[in-house]
Amino acid sequence: MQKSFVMLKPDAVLRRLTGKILTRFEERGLQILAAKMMIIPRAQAEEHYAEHQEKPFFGDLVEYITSGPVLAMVIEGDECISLIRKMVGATNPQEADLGTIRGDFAIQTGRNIVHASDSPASAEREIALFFQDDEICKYQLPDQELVY
Ligand code: RTP
Ligand code: MG
Repeated sequence: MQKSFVMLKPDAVLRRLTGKILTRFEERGLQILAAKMMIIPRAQAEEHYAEHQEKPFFGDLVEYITSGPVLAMVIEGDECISLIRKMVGATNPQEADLGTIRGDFAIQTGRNIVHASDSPASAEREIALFFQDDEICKYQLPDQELVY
């Protein structure tokens, strides 16, 4: 089992798309272990996107991600890091396939409504940046053996 850090960005929350997006993860068979609505402090946003610090879009990216509430989550499932990236779609929604979250709900790279960890190392780092261990709920779903 893998854990991924997934975050519904401010545009997803403000456009009232959180329920629809969560449904996709749940219907796929993934399990939500933690979820919290928060406005990310600037320093935390800068740390989250530290790999992009030198990019020309870094300032706009931090402005965007701190501009309103996000729904930060830990999601678990077999090989779920790459699976969720597939469900999310390409960074530029214009290039994202239909059927992906960005391909169905977004138009611009700068408003691409969802973040998902891109590797096991990123997932571990991002989960630790947003959640304490005791905020991550471990439980077995009764339908687990129907999914696996
Ligand atoms: P994310 O980290 O948010 O899940 O997105 P990603 O992996 O698909 O894309 P990444 O390369 O990590 O970029 C992080 C976020 O920065 C914004 N961005 N803007 N203007 C641009 O060229 C540009 N490129 C990236 C996007 O909001 C992207 O999600
Ligand atoms: Mg990324």
